[in-house]
Amino acid sequence: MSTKGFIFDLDGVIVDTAKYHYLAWKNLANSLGFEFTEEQNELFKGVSRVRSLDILLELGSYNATPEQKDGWLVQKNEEYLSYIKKMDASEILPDVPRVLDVLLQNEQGVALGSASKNARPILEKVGLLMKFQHIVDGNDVTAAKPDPEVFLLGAQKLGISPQDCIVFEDSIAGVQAANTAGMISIGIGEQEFLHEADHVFKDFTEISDRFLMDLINK
Ligand code: B16
Ligand code: MG
Repeated sequence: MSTKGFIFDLDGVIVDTAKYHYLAWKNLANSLGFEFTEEQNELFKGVSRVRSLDILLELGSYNATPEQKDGWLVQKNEEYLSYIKKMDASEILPDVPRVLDVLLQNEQGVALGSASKNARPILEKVGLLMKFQHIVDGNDVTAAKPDPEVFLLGAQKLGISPQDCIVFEDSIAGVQAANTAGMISIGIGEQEFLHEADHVFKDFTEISDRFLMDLINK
């Protein structure tokens, strides 16, 4: 059996924190006097906090000073953290623990590759932190997805070459980042959006142990 590196995105793959990001961005938009829809929130998936605020202000045609922006970034994150504080294992997306356990029982490399600066507290809250040998998150990278930096750093930390790594991602930018890194990309979500991925599954319940073993033995 060979050792492969399996790198998981966080938001939309392990937990659905997009709904909490949405609430916090929506409240900020409303306090500035404009609406923010769930459809618009799709644009924020996999995008950094700073870039998300810029997109929000563009959507509301709102001009702001750098000082105002800094204040809103803190305000948004504080509200987001208040939702995170209440998270527990019931928020782990279906069959994520099974997939992690199959990989770990087969002595595979397992890392996180997320744009979020809150990745560690979230994994801790849902009880999955110990399952990851390495965490690469928004605190470790300078270039955002679709730049492959986050996944290349994950591979480097695992000590596994990029072509032996497999990435699970729910965002188009993340799938593109994995592809650019020369890794196998597995889209979690809709085929319609994630067609650039090597494989697409609606969620982990569709990923069999057999499929994982085939990836390991490739
Ligand atoms: P934070 P992922 C991303 O997580 C989210 O998809 C994106 O909506 C968010 O803006 C970004 O993290 C930054 O999050 O404000 O917690 O640093 O999908 O890359 O795991
Ligand atoms: Mg994501």
